[in-house]
Amino acid sequence: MTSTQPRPSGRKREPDRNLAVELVRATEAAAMASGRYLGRGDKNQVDAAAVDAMRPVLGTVAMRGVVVIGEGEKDEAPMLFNGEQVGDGTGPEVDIAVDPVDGTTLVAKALPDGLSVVALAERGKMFDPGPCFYMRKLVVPPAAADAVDPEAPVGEIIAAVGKALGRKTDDLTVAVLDRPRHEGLVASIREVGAMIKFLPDGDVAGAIMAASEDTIDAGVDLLFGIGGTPEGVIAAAALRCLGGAIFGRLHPRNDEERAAAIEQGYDLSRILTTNELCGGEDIFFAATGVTDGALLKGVRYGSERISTTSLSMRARSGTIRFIQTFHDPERSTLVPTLS
Ligand code: VTB
Repeated sequence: MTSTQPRPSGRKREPDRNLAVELVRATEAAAMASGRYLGRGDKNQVDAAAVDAMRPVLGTVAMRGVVVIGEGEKDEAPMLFNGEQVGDGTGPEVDIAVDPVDGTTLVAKALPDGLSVVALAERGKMFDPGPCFYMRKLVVPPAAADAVDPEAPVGEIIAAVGKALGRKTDDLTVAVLDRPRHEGLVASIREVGAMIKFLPDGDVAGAIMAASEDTIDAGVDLLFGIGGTPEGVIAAAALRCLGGAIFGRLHPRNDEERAAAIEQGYDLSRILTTNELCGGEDIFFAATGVTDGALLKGVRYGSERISTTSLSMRARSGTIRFIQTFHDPERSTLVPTLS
């Protein structure tokens, strides 16, 4: 008996380029630059440092990218704004989602799971959030992806996930952003006996944790709640690589936003699936830890080297890599010079 699986016939198996490995350099650079502002209390400094460091590295990646999820409209964001063209101008045409730091406040306050994140998909395959700031989200692990009805009451969904995982409801942990708007949700989760991991910010990390039972094992089994729509799209890209599912429903903040969304053709009653949020097969995802967390270790500034820990994933091959890198501040162009 050999442990090597026979190669399935007729399937293309030539090695090709994995852009997720190159993208890690961009998230590493952003993490090393923004991590310098750990605990300084200024989230804008954290964000600016990350954007400044990430932008030039993305410019070296062999892609013709358009930023779909970025730092906002051009008028406010000088770099990585929505619609900006990024990449070296060769290679595939792609949509790019950047979150130079998901959880800038986490870094400013030295709280866990601040991440630098980039995701790529084929051109036109990422959902455009338009004016929709918030989305109601449910994220479940691979074993439960086909077992839940996203429209069912919270307690039933938790029970269905438990059944799919072969675990008792009392033994499950649900990630929820710690916000007053989640008071009712929290009560429903407690009613069925499940535990809650409150996230101060950063529901991209929460979604990855929820979807990665057998790989990352961060002690989270599902995620519920209202968070950013852009973060929902980025989470969908990660889930296309990891397995698991996100179900999202747009959640306007007020009547004005509701009217604008309807006017632009968004259906606010529809449940958006993982594939609708991030479609196609060529999806690449990279994240680097800025602060220490359950998902990734944060940046360490040593005497000789700066070390980073990253996650690099690709949907087509299903490969998940953890990459620990030691950067020489004297020689590496990814390390920003201290001003
Ligand atoms: C979410 C979450 C982000 O902000 O978008 C949240 O995904 C927005 O919710 O990681 P609030 O307006 O309640 O803060 C973050 O936590 C940080 O950008």
